Amino acid sequence: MSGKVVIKFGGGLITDKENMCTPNLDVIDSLVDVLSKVEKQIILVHGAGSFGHMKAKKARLAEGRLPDLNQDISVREVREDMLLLNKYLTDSIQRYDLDYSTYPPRDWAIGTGPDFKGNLPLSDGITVVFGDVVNDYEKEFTILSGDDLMYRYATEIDDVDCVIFAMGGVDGLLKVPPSEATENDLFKTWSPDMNFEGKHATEFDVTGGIGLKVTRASMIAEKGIEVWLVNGMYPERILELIEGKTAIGTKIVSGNC
Ligand code: IP8
Repeated sequence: MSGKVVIKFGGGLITDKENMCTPNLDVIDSLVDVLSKVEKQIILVHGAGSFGHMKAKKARLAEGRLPDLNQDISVREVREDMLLLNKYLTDSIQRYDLDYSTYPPRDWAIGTGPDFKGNLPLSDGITVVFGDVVNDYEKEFTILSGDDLMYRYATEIDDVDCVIFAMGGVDGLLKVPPSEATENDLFKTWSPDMNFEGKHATEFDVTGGIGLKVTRASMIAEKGIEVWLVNGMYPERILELIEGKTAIGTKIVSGNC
């Protein structure tokens, strides 16, 4: 088995973002079906979607401990909800009889952003990690996004030859708002000196939405690693990319290219 794939299943892809703690089970199965066909070592990161962002936003967990706010119940609930979402994924992985280990970041990561502390766990089977409520030296706790995990895995482990952010509802980065976009409005390649029209979803997303994804993807591309943003509702596109072909989606290239 040569080469490693680092892939994120975005929260907006694997959950129904409008309804609290609702998984998209058919989508999860279709994505795991793709993983079952991959002959490379896989690092799977998943986002939180409606299992994390709504409660985390209400209790302002990304800001850490705040006076006059009882956040303990929310810290506990979001952690439990994330384990539940993780279980929907790993149940599917088990149904496909794939080897895997899950490493909840609360157990090994401290802090947030690309420089969070902690040694990245790695398994011989599929390594599964996810955006989580983690401890923080200054703020007591905070939210670590799966996008930061993507950056660290993609750039710190050896032999990564493909990095994919699989999203829900969009084919990649668009030149116009998603509701107005035709297929001609998709950037086939994008570098940080170009603008894009991203629905940031601040009303929902506590970690930075598409903006954070694109920032971390650019940082990975800067190290010379191939990075793609694709629509995970078409899982065959993921397989095409892993097999070294091109697919409908946006390839992020470094600003230096
Ligand atoms: O969806 C956020 O992770 P992301 C994690 O990957 C929580 O940004 C708990 C909101």
